[in-house]
Amino acid sequence: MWNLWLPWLLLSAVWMAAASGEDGLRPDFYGSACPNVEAIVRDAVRRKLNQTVVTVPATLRLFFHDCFVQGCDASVMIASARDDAEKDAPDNLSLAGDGFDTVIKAKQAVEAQCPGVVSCADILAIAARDVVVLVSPLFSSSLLPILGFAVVYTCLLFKSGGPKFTVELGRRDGLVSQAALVADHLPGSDFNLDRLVSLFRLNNLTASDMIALSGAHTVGFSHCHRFSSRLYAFNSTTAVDPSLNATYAKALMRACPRNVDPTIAVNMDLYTPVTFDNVYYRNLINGEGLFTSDEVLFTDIRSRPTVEQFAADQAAFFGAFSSAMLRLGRLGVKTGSQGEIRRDCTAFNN
Ligand code: HEM
Ligand SMILES: *[C@@H]1O[C@H](CO)[C@@H](O)[C@H](O)[C@H]1NC(C)=O
Ligand SMILES: *[C@@H]1O[C@H](CO)[C@@H](O)[C@H](O)[C@H]1NC(C)=O
Ligand SMILES: *[C@@H]1O[C@H](CO)[C@@H](O)[C@H](O)[C@H]1NC(C)=O
Ligand SMILES: *[C@@H]1O[C@H](CO)[C@@H](O)[C@H](O)[C@H]1NC(C)=O
Ligand SMILES: CC(=O)N[C@H]1CO[C@H](CO)[C@@H](O)[C@@H]1O
Repeated sequence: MWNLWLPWLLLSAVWMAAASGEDGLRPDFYGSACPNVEAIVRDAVRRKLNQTVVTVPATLRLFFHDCFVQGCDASVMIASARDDAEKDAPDNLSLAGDGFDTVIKAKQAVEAQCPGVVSCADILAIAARDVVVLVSPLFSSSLLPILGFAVVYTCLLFKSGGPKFTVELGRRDGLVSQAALVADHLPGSDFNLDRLVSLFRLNNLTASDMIALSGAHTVGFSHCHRFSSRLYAFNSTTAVDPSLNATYAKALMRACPRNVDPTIAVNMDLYTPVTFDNVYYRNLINGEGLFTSDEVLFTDIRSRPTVEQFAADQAAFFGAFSSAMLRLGRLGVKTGSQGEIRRDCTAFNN
């Protein structure tokens, strides 16, 4: 694998070197104030990952939700006594607690060595990169396979994680976190291509960035209600979404019967749910994308060529994912004297 995506790494490194400085972010921002910050965060992430593999999807999704609402400023981390902060919005209620816990633990480790200098927003950005790099089926066994499909363990065991990429730093933590600001800023699982493309474009991300970032659904879970209309209520004459693979639809109905316990969740990548790979795109080609917003990337002929490319070429996916994460990480950032460096990621300093 490494030899395959090495050229992409080099390419994106060159591109990043040329691009950094924009927004005031740069990879060596803490070079003198906290030179070991990346190693400290990586160790904390590794320890958390050793406790639960849910750390991976939870942290990655937390970063996405943070950046799309008010920018990458850790506003999603704020806990409000009145339950009206960003994380209390309906869209955020399904954010798994392990993502929050990862950032809190990493922040504690960083504060012990470099008090008061590293923002929670940067720690979340580093942790979101690290979970992609560190994810390994070795951390998982009990989770496979949720839907009862056979998985070739021996093959998985020797596979490493996802792409390694450089993270730009220098973000400051935001001073605003409101549940009311979340609505309309996050995509819905029922979105069609036009809605996906226009929401990502508002966030300075291209259609191909959007397709690459959707590949994050190669890990993690979804609750049944996010896709149950595809199984039971597609339209007034047809119950099952015709773009769903029939075998997959039956398996999903077994896992998610009508009126299922709302806490039940299924793997989003049927075959390799704890490996960061391009199987997500192969699933789309087979009609095995879980959400309307996933499957539409294949059924819409405008995005299909990119799906086919990523399905055939994991290096291409890794390269596109890395550069899209870089651009995601630049959204609405506060730098210089804006915002603050939070002491406790879940509370404003004052
Ligand atoms: C393209 C539009 C997207 C839509 C419509 C979407 C929607 C969703 C939904 C509905 C869930 C399931 C939540 C639940 O029921 O628990 C989910 C999970 C997830 N999403 Fe997305 N998402 C999108 C893009 C992204 C992006 C850009 C990322 C990160 C780069 C991402 C990362 C994840 C991860 C890792 C999970 C699993 C969470 C877990 O297991 O805790 N998603 N997404
Ligand atoms: C997690 O840590 C424990 C104790 O240090 C160790 O025995 C175990 O092998 C680790 N598990 C993984 C999956 O790394
Ligand atoms: C429901 O969807 C099916 C399959 O796409 C289609 O043939 C049918 O015309 C749709 N019915 C209505 C009422 O839209
Ligand atoms: C449905 O999924 C099975 C198993 O992956 C696959 O062999 C088959 O080709 C898929 N059917 C369609 C229509 O894509
Ligand atoms: C998108 O880019 C424009 C131009 O650089 C910038 O003004 C705007 O703030 C960016 N949007 C976000 C959400 O970062
Ligand atoms: C209803 C619900 O799931 N609430 C959760 C919202 O997110 C926080 C932080 O992870 C959880 O503690 C809540 O249980």
